[in-house]
Amino acid sequence: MRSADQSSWKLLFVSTPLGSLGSGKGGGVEMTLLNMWTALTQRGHSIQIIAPQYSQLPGAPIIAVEGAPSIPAQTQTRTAPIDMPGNSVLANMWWQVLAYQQGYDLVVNFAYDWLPLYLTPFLSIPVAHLISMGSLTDAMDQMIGQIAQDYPYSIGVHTQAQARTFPCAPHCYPVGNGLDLSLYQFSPTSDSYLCWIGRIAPEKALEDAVAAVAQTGLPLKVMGHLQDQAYFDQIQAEFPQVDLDYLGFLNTNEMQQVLRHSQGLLVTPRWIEAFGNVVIEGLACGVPVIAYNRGGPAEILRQGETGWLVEPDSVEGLIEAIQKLPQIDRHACHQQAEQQYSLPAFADRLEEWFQKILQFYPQG
Ligand code: HBI
Repeated sequence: MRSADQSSWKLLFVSTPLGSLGSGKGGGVEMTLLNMWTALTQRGHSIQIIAPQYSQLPGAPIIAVEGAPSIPAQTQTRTAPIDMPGNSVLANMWWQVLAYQQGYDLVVNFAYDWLPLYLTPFLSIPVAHLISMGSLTDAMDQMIGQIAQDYPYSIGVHTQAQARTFPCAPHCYPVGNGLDLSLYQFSPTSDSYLCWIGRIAPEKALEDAVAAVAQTGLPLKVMGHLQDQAYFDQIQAEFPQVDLDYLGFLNTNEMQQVLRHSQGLLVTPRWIEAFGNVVIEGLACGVPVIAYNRGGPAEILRQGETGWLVEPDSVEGLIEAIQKLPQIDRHACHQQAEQQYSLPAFADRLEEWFQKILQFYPQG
C-alpha cells in the first residue's frame, strides 16, 4: 500500500459488465475508461484493466474475464430487485479483484451495478466508484448512499446535475470528463448542415432534432449506434421531407471529420444526461452546441458563448437556437474544450479525487 502522497499510484480499473470494451455495448463509459486510462498513464500512474473477454484497448494490459453480461440498468424498473445472471461476468471480474488487490493502491469501478458497491468493505484497498448515470433504481440509490456515507469521497460522478438525482447528492464528488483533443481537428468554417450524434433510441429523442430541421430546411447528418430500428423508421416516415443522412456508428476520426464541418450539433436527450460526451466532442471541433437546458450539457455549455441552451423538449426552442448559431464564435468552443476537457485537465481532477479517497480511507 503506497502512501497517499505517493507521486505515482498503481490502479486497478474494473470495467462495465455490459460487454467487451470496444464493442460499443458499454456506451459512454467505454470512452470514459479509455480517456481515464490515457490521461492517468500519461501522468505516470500504472494501470491494470480487468474487463470482459474480447475487450480491445490499444496498448492497455487487460485481464480478460469470461461470463454472462449484466442487464442494462436503464431497462430496469425503479423497484427492480438486484439480479445477477448465472456465471456473471461482473462477479467473475470482482473475483479477480480479490486476487490482485494486494499489489495496488486503489481500485476504480466503472460498473453501474450493486455488487462492486456492496464489496467495498470486504476489500483491503479503497475503491473509487465512477457512477456513470443518474438515479435509476431504489436498490442502487440505497447502496450508493450507504457507501457514500461510510467511505467519504468514494462516489464519483460526472456533474452536479447528475449528483442531484441521488438522495446522497452532497456526498457525490464531480470529476467532469475529458477527451484526447489531438483526435479532434478544429474547423473555423462550416458547411450548410447540422449534426446529431448518439444512440438512436427513444431516450435520446432524435425526433425533436428532425422536427426542428424540418422547419429550418438544413440537412441533418446523424451518426451513432442504431439501437432501435422501428423507432428510427417511424421518425423517417413522419418527416419524409427532411434531408436525413444516417452515416452509421463511425470511429472517432471518421465521426469528427463530419462533425467538424457542421454549423452546429443538436443534443436532445429526453432523460437527464449524466454528462454528454458528444457535447465536448463538438466543442473540441469548434462546433457550437444546441442542447436542452437540463443535465450534464446544461452544466457544460456557456450560454451564447459556446452554445445555446433551450427549454427542454421544445422544438420551437431548437429552431430559434439554430437561427442564432452564427452568433457563436467557433474559437470560443475550441478554447473551452482545451481549458476544461483536455486529458491533463481531466487527470488533475482525477488525481484530486483519488487523493481525497486515500486520505480519508479508514486505515485498516
Ligand atoms: N447497466 N447494469 C449496468 N451496468 C453498467 O455498467 C451500465 C449499465 N447501463 C448503461 C451503462 N453502464 C453505460 O452505458 C452508461 O453508464 C454510459
